[in-house]
Amino acid sequence: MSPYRDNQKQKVLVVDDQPINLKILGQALAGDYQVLVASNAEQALQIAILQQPDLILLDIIMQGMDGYQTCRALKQDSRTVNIPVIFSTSMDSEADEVKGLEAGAADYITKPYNLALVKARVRNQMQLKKKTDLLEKLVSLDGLTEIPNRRNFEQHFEVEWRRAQRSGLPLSLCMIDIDSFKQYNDNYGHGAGDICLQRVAQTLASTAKRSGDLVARYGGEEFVVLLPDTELEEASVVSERLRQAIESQAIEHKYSSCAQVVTISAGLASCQVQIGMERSQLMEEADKFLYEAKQQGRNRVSS
Ligand code: GH3
Ligand code: MG
Ligand code: MG
Ligand code: MG
Repeated sequence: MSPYRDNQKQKVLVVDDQPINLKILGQALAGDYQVLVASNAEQALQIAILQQPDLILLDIIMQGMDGYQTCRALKQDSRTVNIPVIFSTSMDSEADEVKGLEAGAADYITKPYNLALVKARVRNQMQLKKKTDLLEKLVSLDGLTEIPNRRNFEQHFEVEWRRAQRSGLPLSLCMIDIDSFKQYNDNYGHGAGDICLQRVAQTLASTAKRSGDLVARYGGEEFVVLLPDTELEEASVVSERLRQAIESQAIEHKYSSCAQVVTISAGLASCQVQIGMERSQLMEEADKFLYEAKQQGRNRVSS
């Protein structure tokens, strides 16, 4: 399914330590949204991470962690930072409202509930969330192939680089370039070239699908595959599997300099990140090996 379309019901997480409140809000919202419930902060944080709701209705006065603390915890975790929070509380002084908004809440509703108002405020936040999600996709996915774009890759690479530095685990990077793609465009047309790029991207993405692996379109007919916690030997196996996966798509390319079908060349580099190393070094090394793969006749992985 295209990531640009989404017909699923949005999810709302209702957090309250009083079962009656969960029931009232749950019933009011169940028609329009998928409703998840939690009766304390710990449960709420867990569900938020695992279920990725589109909105959280959060009680303020609760046993244990209160709503303000819960909201701050949500805003400090990269996995939940973008989930909007509406405080739901019987505290209705303006000072409380300010405190709630300062804790990172998007809006505020008070008890006893005016359900029409609750629904309207929830709807507003849900509509905004849909737009934010769409924008997020548009800036991070490549428009043609719908796989992560270069910007997304750079962000990921930065995060994984720092993680590898902390953990001491190896990090591998595979740079891929379609062979004789100019010839493909020249002979089959630019439209066919675009379709070919889409097929190559989808094949790469569905072949390197271990969690943590990232396949991105780097630009033109070049792709990058980032393999965290992966040493050279293992990364070679993955890269070779990618090369074979493209070859076995058997996309006709009579004008290729190395085969009768569309193929890729790949350059692979691995490292254990040391203090003072720049991530551009890993890119440069992968790029050097890609050049070598081309020199040696294409349709191969060099490392
Ligand atoms: P090599 O085997 O050495 O990589 O040769 P090549 O022909 O693939 O390399 P070159 O860099 O000369 O050509 C890349 C081609 O990729 C040229 C460019 O028109 C084409 N290309 C880049 N982006 C797109 C795109 O979005 N759509 C299409 N159809 N073609 C593209
Ligand atoms: Mg309460
Ligand atoms: Mg190229
Ligand atoms: Mg090329």
